[in-house]
Amino acid sequence: MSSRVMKALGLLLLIDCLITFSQAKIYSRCKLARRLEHSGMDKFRGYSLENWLCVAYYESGFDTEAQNTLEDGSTAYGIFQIDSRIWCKNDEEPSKNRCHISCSDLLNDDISDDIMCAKKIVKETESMDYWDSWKIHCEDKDLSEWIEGCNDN
Ligand SMILES: [Ca+2]
Repeated sequence: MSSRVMKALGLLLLIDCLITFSQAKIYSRCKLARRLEHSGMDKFRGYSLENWLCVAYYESGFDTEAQNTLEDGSTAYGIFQIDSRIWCKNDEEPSKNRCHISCSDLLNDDISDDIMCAKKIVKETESMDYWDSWKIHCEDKDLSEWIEGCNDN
């Protein structure tokens, strides 16, 4: 094997490792709270930060890699479980792709696109009703515990 090929292989291996390490991330509650707050989620369209933490927890367990098949056959992706029928595009089915993103981009540890799309969903549907788990677990509930202790550090 020539040294050039070896170098190329080494580089590929390194890239592969970097990709592996940068993909998965399960947020801690307060870390996600800070991230969402910095992105202007608190009071976005009238929904407090606590609502966003609550919905992210019940949708994905704060896991950026969460991926689940829905009843209608579409797939939900990432920390906010955004679906491939309307909001993002995968290779398996036609999508309205209203967030103009590839669904797979919603599975890595950079959640800026997840946040952008979640904001768009709330803005366009004028509610957090999109998320069934929000209606069940978060709407009209006392949500203060979701940010408890997060201002200390
Ligand atoms: Ca992403």
